[in-house]
Amino acid sequence: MTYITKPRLHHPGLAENALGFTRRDYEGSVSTLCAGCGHDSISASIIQACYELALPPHRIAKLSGIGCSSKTPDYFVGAAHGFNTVHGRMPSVLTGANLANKDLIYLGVSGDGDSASIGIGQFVHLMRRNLPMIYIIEDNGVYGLTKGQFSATADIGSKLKTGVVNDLPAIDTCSLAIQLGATFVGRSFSGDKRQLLTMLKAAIAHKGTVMLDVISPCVTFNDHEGSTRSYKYMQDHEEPVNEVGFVPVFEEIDVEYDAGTTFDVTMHDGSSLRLRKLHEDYNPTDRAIAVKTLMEAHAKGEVLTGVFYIDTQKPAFTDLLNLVDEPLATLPQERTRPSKQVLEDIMGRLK
Ligand SMILES: Cc1ncc(C[n+]2csc(CCOP(=O)(O)OP(=O)(O)O)c2C)c(N)n1
Ligand code: SF4
Ligand SMILES: [Mg+2]
Repeated sequence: MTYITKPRLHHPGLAENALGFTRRDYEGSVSTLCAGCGHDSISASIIQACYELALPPHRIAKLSGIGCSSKTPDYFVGAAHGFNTVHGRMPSVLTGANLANKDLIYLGVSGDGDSASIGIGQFVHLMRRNLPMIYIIEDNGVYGLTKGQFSATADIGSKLKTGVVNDLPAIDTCSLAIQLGATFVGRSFSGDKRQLLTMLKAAIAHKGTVMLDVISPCVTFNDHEGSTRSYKYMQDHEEPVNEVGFVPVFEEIDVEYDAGTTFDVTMHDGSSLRLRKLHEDYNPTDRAIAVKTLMEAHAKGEVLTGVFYIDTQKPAFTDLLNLVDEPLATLPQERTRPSKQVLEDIMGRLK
């Protein structure tokens, strides 16, 4: 890991963010994924969001499970802390890291296989805790790394290249996350750069569990006719419920808006998330409406995108635990261990 806490020397012509970092400072190793894989577009949006919000790279922790998607943290913010865990086990490792150092920004990257099959037990318990973190599912409907078997998010009736038809219903990770208690839930598409970037920036400003399911076509195993995770299918069936706007805390809100058509949310850090309604009567604070809308759209073959649910009032897991203000990881030994004298007293009483 290259640990950079201040900007590297760079060409004076390169654009810098508020901390003096260039976009290159947020890049990682060169990707080894297939050319055109949706996962690479998601990494590009993560790089852009971290750069634009001027996040100190060493204050980011990126964790993942196993899969092509889970390889991607190597391809963004090379100077961040990273942990590539076991298949489906990112949530428990991330929870431990978060409790040890609650001052970092936690990005968990997973796949639909990693989250909705082997990791589903860890996923459901993470969602009900509201741990501050951003959980990204790079959803291609298949196990890309192991050569394209259907995953549990594949739609019923969708077809593999070999002609095999999926006869099991899909798990909708967004409905599940909303029902379980995640406090910022949305879906985007790797090909919709503007929407994805805006949602990522708003996600970084949220204090609680953000669950973003990002449809991310696998060009090698699931981008053909008959697939519901192909670029073509998404172009024809994507249906945003709202147009997402984000104004970071350091920028002035200067655009007038019509309160009847726009839903404004003040985020924990004072920035503003603005959701312009595209679906009549859609209310992103009502869990029941969110789940019903998702189910109805799915039955019509539409892929809804946008912010489905948001709650900025529910306490975060780290607030419920009554932790000391300083991160546990940086507390000095005299505050984490009883002194020799205290230990001797205890041992004396046990004699
Ligand atoms: C314990 C364990 N079981 C099975 C595997 C094999 N395996 C590796 S990746 C993977 C699925 C990955 O699918 P997904 O999470 O959707 O990622 P993608 O490659 O599609 O991005 C499986 C089953 C493994 N590595 N470890
Ligand atoms: S196999 Fe699919 S998911 Fe994996 S890198 Fe290639 S295109 Fe991406
Ligand atoms: Mg997958």
